[in-house]
Amino acid sequence: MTPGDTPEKKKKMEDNVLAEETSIYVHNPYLEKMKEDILYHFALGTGTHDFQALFGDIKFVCVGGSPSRMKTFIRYIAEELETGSPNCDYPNICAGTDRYAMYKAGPVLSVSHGMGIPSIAIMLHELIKLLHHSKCSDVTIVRIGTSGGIGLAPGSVVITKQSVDATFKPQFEQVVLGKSVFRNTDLDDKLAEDLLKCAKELDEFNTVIGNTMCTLDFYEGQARLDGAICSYTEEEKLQYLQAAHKAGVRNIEMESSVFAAMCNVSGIRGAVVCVTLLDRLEGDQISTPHDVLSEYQKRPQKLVGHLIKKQLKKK
Ligand code: R2B
Ligand code: URA
Repeated sequence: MTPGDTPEKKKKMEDNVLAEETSIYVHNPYLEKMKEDILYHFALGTGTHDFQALFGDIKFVCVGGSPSRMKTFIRYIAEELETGSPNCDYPNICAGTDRYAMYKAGPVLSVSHGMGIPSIAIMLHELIKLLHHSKCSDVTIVRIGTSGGIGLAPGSVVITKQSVDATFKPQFEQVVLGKSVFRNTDLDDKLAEDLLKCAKELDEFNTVIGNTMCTLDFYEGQARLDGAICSYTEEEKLQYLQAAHKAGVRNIEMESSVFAAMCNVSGIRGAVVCVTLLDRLEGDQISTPHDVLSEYQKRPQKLVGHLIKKQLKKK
């Protein structure tokens, strides 16, 4: 800025700086040099799709394991935000592939990520590039999902403070060029507190902030006794889960660590909100009736829906 600049010019320049600061950062100098970027697992590309026109208005992205749950979520959020006419259909934007499904309603994008760290990591690489190419700014990403609780009544919702590994350390190990790189897995404190406030306003189900253990497996990796392989006793299992509880772990799932790490590296505000389907101190099998489970699965959606509605009203 120079001394002769008009107040309008100064404001515009400040706005540009702000947009730069809040835009999506890609930690890869090679991307700028590419003439075209093909997001293979989304069946979308910068040479074939106008990303800015399609996605430029996105402010919230919700990601979750199953394609059908993410379609249910987009219908729910569209109704809450009144973005479309009743009975409006929400086509799968990634219809050219069956790897992931993607739906959009107004400023909200809903994307499935499958199960486990490798599956969500591939999706997040392409999602972060999509948001970058679309010149999106001020974006919040929330993973909504299911988990096993520790010492909580089934149906409780856990908002993750830190994602920890199977040794309870708050880190994600990525092997790069054959060497281990450890990345931070803290989630955004302010966003977690805002979500807890929303839960209090809704007052419909027990919600806590706690640590989430992210594992590489559902069975042995989560100390279950009901997998095809079990190399420990019931007593050892319970000792391990009690130790996890002592370390602040309130639930166990399979994607939060790489989600947190990638949000941190890319400077994106992120949260993980998972419902607990059972208390792992009481058992391993998920035997709750289907209708009860499907009501539980709506809880993270309701909570995040409430947050999005509130935050959009402020803008
Ligand atoms: C929660 O549930 C799935 C396993 O059933 C996994 O994707 C996770 O994180
Ligand atoms: N998802 C998990 O990863 N673990 C559970 O126990 C339940 C759902």
